[in-house]
Amino acid sequence: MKTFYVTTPIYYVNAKPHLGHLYTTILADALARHHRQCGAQTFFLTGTDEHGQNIERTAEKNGIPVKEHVDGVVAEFKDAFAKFGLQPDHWIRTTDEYHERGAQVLFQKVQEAGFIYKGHYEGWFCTGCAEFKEETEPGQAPWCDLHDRHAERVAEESYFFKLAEFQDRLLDLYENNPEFIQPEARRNEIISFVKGGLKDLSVSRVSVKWGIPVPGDPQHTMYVWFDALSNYITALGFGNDVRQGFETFWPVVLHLVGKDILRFHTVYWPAFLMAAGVPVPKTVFAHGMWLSGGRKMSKTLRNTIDLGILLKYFTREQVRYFCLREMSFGQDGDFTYEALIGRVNADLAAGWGNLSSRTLTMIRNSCDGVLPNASAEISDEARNAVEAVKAAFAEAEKTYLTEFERIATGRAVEAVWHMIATLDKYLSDHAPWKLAKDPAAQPLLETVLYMAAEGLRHITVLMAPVMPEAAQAIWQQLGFAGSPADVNPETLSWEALPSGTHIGEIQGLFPRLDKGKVMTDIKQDEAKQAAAEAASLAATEAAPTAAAPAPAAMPALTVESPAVPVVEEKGYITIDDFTKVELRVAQVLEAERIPKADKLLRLQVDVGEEKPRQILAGIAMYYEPEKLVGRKIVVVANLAPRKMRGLESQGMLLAASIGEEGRPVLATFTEDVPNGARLK
Ligand code: ME8
Repeated sequence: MKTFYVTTPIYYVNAKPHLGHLYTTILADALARHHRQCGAQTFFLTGTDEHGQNIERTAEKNGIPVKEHVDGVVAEFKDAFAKFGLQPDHWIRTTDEYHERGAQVLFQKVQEAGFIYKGHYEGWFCTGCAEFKEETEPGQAPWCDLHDRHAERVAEESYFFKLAEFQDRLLDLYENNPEFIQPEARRNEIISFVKGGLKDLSVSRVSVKWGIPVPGDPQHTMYVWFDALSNYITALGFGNDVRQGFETFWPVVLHLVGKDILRFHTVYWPAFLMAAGVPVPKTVFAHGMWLSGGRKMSKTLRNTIDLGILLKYFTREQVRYFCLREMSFGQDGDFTYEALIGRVNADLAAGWGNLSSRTLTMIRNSCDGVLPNASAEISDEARNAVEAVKAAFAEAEKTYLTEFERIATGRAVEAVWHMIATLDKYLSDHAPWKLAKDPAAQPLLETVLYMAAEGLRHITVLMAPVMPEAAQAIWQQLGFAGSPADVNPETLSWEALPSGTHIGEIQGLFPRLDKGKVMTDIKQDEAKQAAAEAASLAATEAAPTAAAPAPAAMPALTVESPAVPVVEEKGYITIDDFTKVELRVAQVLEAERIPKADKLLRLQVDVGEEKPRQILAGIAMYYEPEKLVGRKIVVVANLAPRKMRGLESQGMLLAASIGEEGRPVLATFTEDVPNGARLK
């Protein structure tokens, strides 16, 4: 029997799930359903990555024990995925005992094979990526674009994995197994990365307590990526006897990952496995990233699409359809609600929905609701038209299967929409509503409606992995027993419909959405949510005891967190005091670093005056200058000018001061505001 093992990344539990996590899991769910429908023994694995410094710190910041924190977020992930109807066969947690044991066995095997040694690590680490970063400028903390922050200095005893020894074996793997890294463009990137040379990898930390102890040396915890990657085999019982399936499913696996974590999966992971003498996975497929406002959607950048809002305005299957249809093979895609509404209205309401309700209504009205069969008594011309539809379907079905196999679900679904268009045209050409008025045209009418019903059956079978609930509902409306998911799309053929079958109750499945209204409501919800998040962020991230340390130059006016008792300390001010401060909307026109001043950025801002103003701001450690250009911010416009580093600063920015380090977060607007508008 064929097998199909598909995995998603296991997700970090330092924030709630968002559309990005949902997307990979929807993709895995659809692929698993497709392969199951094609008769394969299928295993779909997802789960959560629960160890590491970032998670330890998030729990600390929230003031709760780490296990309690991770249990809470895991419940949120499981709940969100269940609400979207996703059905993994197993949910692995890296805090599960069997996983911890299995990961230790893998570590031990690598160690026994002589590929791990003890040394001292000194360098940079981004906790967001859980990745060691190379220094770009001597002595300077490297900047992480993905997490919008600098890496941190680490200097400690560490176990190292001899990654450098695997360069040739990895290159051979890529060379001999072109399907190992997909798509092709990503494969080339990894090949050139590995050709550039590999360094040994630090695989343990003594300063991180929340992790799996290194076997035989519990002072050290395992590097979180070693722990996390091993989930793909511990879930199948590797190194433990709690789980099963290793012999059945490994190594013929498809690892679905975002391109952000491809290197871990195609360099570290096969190297760890080779070192331990375990076969390497068959394929790692990197999909593109959902962007929002032009940047990768991520919890760090706070530009994610909220799953609650999605479910409030859309059905889970509409979201699923959009994700599977819209994300082009391996490319990034911009997520907008407008595009989602567009697909719902054009493809679902006017496309599949219209075809099915049209077909079913005609069968109800012209055939007493009984599915007709094709008649032999039709003209050659009519017969040719039937053959043309069948040929177009055969072609599209072939494309569908090929594209699903390539994980190009958008193309596969597109092929189904060719079938819908073909059938729509066939119906318009033959106008069965007119044929129904002519008793002599009865054989042709039955043929046309048979073609519509049987064509709709094909479409419904192919849509079963993409929109399982809608497919099931249309199946029942057609009067069929069982499920379209039980029909193998590889052996679909034009069949006589079971005679005497009565169609079910006709129900519209795909209502049109009112774009204007839905967009207005969503914008309102988003604004409310942003305000609530900002308030809770200020409450949780504020330093509860000490105020933020003053940066060397203090050009940013920071809003103290509510946890600092400003009122008691300083007393009330009058409205007159407040109006003395002239706060205005400004737009950043230019931004650049100032040589030899690590902390300062020089900005040119438009405050709605004749000329732009120059403002020096102590935010260079936290904001990349080019990313500020175009942004609307708030400035204190009537502050006396002052000179810093020989340059005049003609105002001050407004920013919240977050955490003990006093990280500035610029005040901004979610709605459009003119430059120079006064804040009162
Ligand atoms: O990286 N667009 O976890 P993570 C599309 N724990 N997919 C996205 C996305 C976006 N904007 N944002 C996230 C980790 N994803 C590690 C993985 S695996 C052994 C350990 C999806 O919570 C995508 O699949 O940061 C991406 O690779 C993954 O979530 C990262 O999830």
